[in-house]
Parts: sequence; structure tokens; C-alpha cells
Amino acid sequence: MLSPHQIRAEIANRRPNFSLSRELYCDEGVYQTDLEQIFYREWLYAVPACEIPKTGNFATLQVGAYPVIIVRGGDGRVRAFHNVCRHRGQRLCPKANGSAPKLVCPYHQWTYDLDGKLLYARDMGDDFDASKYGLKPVHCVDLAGLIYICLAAVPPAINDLAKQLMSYLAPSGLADAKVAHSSTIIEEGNWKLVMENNRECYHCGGSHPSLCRTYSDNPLMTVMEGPNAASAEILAHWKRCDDAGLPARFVNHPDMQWRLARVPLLDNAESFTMSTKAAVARRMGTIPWNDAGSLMYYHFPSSWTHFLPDHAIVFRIMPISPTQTQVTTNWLVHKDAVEGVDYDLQKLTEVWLATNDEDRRVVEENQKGILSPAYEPGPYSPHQEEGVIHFVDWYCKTMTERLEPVAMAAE
Ligand code: 3BY
Ligand code: FES
Ligand code: FE
Repeated sequence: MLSPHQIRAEIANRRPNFSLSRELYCDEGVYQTDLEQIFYREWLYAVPACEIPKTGNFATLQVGAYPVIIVRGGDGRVRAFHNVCRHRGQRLCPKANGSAPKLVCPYHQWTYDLDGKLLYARDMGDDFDASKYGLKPVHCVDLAGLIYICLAAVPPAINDLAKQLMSYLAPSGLADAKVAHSSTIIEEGNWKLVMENNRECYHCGGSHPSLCRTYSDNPLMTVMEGPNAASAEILAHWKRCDDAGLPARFVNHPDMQWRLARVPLLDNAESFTMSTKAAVARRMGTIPWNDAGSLMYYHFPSSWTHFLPDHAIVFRIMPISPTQTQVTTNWLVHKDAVEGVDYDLQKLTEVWLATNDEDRRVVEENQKGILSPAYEPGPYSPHQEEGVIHFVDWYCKTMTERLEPVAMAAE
């Protein structure tokens, strides 16, 4: 099990533009340090706001060792708390989601208001001061319909991302969306392999027959080569979007921690369906055409998203062991779209259910190969895997900054 110092050295010794060492994908110490230095410190996409639209609606998630509950209060605000009772530490809410007027601990029924205040604790004596035992808060923001949480005492700045998300996501109308379907799978692979796999389409032709009906595997679709350096097709798409007031051009974080871009689908395809046509008759938001393409957004360490004119698909990954990652996918549609009338659930979900399963198999085989002592880091394609290089460079830079350098012995 590697220590933080050994991890720093392992990263310092890496060969740039090559995949990482076996330890960085498999080791228990690296897994713990990834949680401590990345997942417990960064803003993480948690749930779509439309999963908890009303007062008392809640959703829970597990981030490493931390159970978290996200709940909408009587004032309409979404708040997050450690999902741990302040009495003797029971997990307050074991359900994945639901609705409750108050948060009642199942053990001895301590009862909390939706804003975390302790309202009721039976027989605790005259000296008991309930104001000292409110739920512990977790930082929480709603960015254009996506709820983010941060477990750090002092979270990193999120203003630039917030500004860009508000502008790019506004036409997608997430405030008027609902969850049409949700899927959670476990992939037997390290979280970094899951993210690397998502950041390239080098594998798409060989793995994703249904996605490739509508999604171009041209790397220029997904890499950042400067705001105007793109194929003629993408430039034409952006011009059309600009003219309609639809934000579309690449915008990215200086270290590529996140990126937004609206790209066309293949041959004017409308959505990720087998027919290539829209899956939902009722469009979301104010997007003027069925063939406006996908607004693609990723955010390291743990999410990526497609916003289409007729629906959105939001993905969240969570490490659950050195070689296991949970992948949760939500399909969002307009809240007034009626299943069986405006959309068929099977047609809406089949392409990405298949694609997720295809990616699961790829990641699991990748992990099996990397577990072999014969594995050695291999070169990324500069044309096809620039997005992977962005991710790995972001990871290595972030970890290096946060891990103490090995102390040099005094001469
Ligand atoms: O779903 C995605 O965003 C990525 C982009 C490239 C490969 N994969 C399909
Ligand atoms: Fe929650 Fe006792 S542990 S009420
Ligand atoms: Fe894939």
C-alpha cells in the first residue's frame, strides 16, 4: 500500500502522455489518497435538482466514507448535510431518495427540520441544548439545475464554472425537467479508468454500434484545439447556434477540469436513438431545432453530460474500492412530457443503456490487463486521446500540489 509520499514520487516519475503506472490504478493507498485529496476536496456533481423538486424531497449518496443527504427545504432551497444523526451517529436516512416533512432518525427518533435544526429529542433532560445538535452541513449549490456538493471545510472557487453553466445550460430548461429514468451500475475498474474511457472516442467504432449511429467519433468533436480551430462542419454548427443566441463554442477551465461545447450529431441526427430521430416529442427549454446537437459538459473528477434538444443524460461516477466504480445515469425530459404519449421509455434509454454496458466491459477488461505484472504504461494517441491526456494531467497536477514533497535530508 503506497504512502502519500510514494504516490507523489510515482506521479513525478511518470512518463508524460503515457497511461499511469499499475499502482496508480490498483493500489489501496492510492484509492484512499484519491478520496482524501480529490473526492473530499472538490465540488462534485451529486443529483439533478429536478430529482428533488418539492419541499421535503431528498436524495442520498455515499462519497467514500461519507454518507450525505440532500434535501429541499420549506423555503425552496436545496441543502446538503452529513447523513449522520447527532445522537449516537445512526445513518439518518438509509433510502436512496424519497420525501419526508421532517428528518426522523430511525434509531431513537431524534427529529430534524429540513434546514438541519434539531427540533425534537425525547427525555434528554433539562440541561439539553438542542441548538448544539443540528445536522452538520455540507456545502451545496444548484448550478443551473445541477446540484453540486463539496465536503471540504473551504471549497474551491466555483464562480467561473457557475457563470458558464448558467449561460450554456439556460436554453436546456433544467428547471422544468423531470427524471424519466435512472440507472446505477458497478464497473469493476478504478474510477480513473472509467473517466479515461469517457474522454476519448478512439474506442467508439469498436465498441458502440448503437451510439455510432448518431455520435461522430471524429476527435475534433470532443477535443479543444482553440476556440476557432475545428472542422468546417463544427464551425458551421457554431455559426448557426451563435445566430440563434445558443451558446455553443468550446469553453474550458485553464487546467481542463471542465469543458462545455455544443457539437452536431452525425448527418443531422436529432438524438441518441436507434432511429436517429428525437426520442421525446415535447422539447426541453428553448432550443429552436431538433438537430441542435449535444451540449457536452464534463467536470473532473466525476461527471459528464449530454444536453440534447429533447432530453438530457447526466452521468455521475463514484469510486467504491480501488477497482470498483459506481456509475449513475439519469435521463431527464420536460416535466410535462408523458411516458407512452410523448416518449417511449425503451426508445429513450436503449442507446445509452447499451453504451454504458459496452463501456463497463471495456473498463473491466482494461482493469484486468493492468492488474497483470506484465502491464507497463502505453502511449496515448495525440490525435484521438487528447481528452485522456487532459484528465491524467489534471489528476497528476492536482495530486502533486496537494501531497507534501518528500523532505530532503539536511546536508
Ligand atoms: O459520452 C461522452 O461524452 C464520450 C465522448 C467521447 C466518448 N464518449 C461517448
Ligand atoms: Fe439517532 Fe439515537 S442515533 S436518535
Ligand atoms: Fe465508450
